[in-house]
Amino acid sequence: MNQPVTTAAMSVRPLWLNLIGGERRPAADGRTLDVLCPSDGLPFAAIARSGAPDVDVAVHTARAAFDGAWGRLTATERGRLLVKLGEAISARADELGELESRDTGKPLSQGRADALACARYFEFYGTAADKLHGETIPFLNGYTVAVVRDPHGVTGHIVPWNYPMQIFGRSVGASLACGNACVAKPAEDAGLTLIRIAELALDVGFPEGALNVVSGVGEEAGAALASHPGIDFISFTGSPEVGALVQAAAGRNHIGCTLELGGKSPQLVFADADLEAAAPVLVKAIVQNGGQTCSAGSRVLVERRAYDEVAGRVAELFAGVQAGPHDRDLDLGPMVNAGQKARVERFVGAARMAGVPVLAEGQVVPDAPAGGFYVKPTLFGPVPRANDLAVEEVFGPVLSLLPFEDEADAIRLANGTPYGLVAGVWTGDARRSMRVARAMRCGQVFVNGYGAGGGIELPFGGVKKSGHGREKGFEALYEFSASKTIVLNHG
Ligand code: TXE
Repeated sequence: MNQPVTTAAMSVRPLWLNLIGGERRPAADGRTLDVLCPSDGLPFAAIARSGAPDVDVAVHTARAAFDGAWGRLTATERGRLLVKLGEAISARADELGELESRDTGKPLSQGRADALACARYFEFYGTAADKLHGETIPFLNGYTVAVVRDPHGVTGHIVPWNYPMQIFGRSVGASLACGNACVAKPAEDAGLTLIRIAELALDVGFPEGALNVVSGVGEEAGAALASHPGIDFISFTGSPEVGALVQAAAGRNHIGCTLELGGKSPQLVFADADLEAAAPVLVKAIVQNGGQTCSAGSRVLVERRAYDEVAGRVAELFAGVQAGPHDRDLDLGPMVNAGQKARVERFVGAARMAGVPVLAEGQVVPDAPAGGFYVKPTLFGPVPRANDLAVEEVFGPVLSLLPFEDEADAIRLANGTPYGLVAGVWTGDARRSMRVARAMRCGQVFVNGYGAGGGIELPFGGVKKSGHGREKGFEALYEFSASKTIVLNHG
């Protein structure tokens, strides 16, 4: 896989080639892209900078696998391969975790946890592959109606850089389980683990072409994949702006898509909640992965009479948060790239300029390499409701506290952004917990907890600007397959 590459400015480093039809292939025009480690800003690898011709080969190769060896497997045989792939990933959790960590900047333990979560997706979907039952429908006398589920054919997967392995596992795992052949386009900033996992798939016996990985930048390889007439469905996780482009491309080809586009997820804390239990979870929900998490709990909405206590508890914990290089395994690493660092600093700078009070700051360890993309975790509160911090996705370790007056006000405030991905409700009142959970306009609600257990088994996705469609859990299998109704007249 790894070929040495040199450019004028850089020393030798491995070039990670595309994996198409079981072959390692450079971009047709030979272009490459440097991959930087966010902890020091230095290149440590390179990837193929693929273009439309490379995507075209991958899509045709996937089609051949779908029409050939891969498509001929039974659901049970497919499932076994997926489980074996999960086991292979799990057995290499240290290696894959370290690679993911170096590539994204996330702390080592998070990288390893992501590898294990990815393995679990393949296990979950592998064991589900032969349980995607159809149904029969009572109909006219003399008829039997069967509804069966068919794979779409070739599915495209555009993966972001924040959780490459997890997002790859959840969408490619579900799609392969349904019998589709896949073409994945990792993010240019971080996607080496996906190439490694596609190699492992070959090692455990996947037919060539069932799973293809084509690296490159979004506007080139990503756009070529989204608009390719040979794909039958596309799964996209990323920004709302690019999501709209992907949906438009899918529309031109009359195919379906799932879009997962991030959020501004609220955590509603009522005064009757266990505040001591809530505080560390509120902090973790924004610090994890440096806040570069679609479901980050970036807004904490607090009932006014508990505001001072919650602000005090959260501020105390927040002040102890430490950012540093991935291999130090602190609370968070650097941002993924210079653009993301600048984005976070822009939000923080604008809020400070607007006079939004800073309640606490975490620290960047003093010996963090100067070229790394570090930002200081910052806690703001009370944040005015119209301030950008209260409505816009920052995608960084920036937490906003906002007071609310009563339940109705809390619900209005929670639903008052363009996003709708996840919400958290903290209360000691069981009736209220269900009332508020039902009132949230989003795809997932946690009560007295947040983001528990990775959520592999739980349907996940958004409403409004957070996108549509569901990945994770069994529900993803309905996205990556289509029902076919067979009406048999035997009268
Ligand atoms: O996302 P992009 P970026 C949000 C988050 C972040 C912002 C920008 O707020 O700050 O988006 O991040 C591919 N056609 N999220 O710029 O550009 C790209 O190569 C087809 C939330 O990194 O949307 C990558 O593989 N594909 C989010 C993927 O899209 C294109 C995770 C995401 O990149 C393309 C990431 C194009 N024209 C960012 N342009 C989440 N939901 O978790 C880019 N891509």
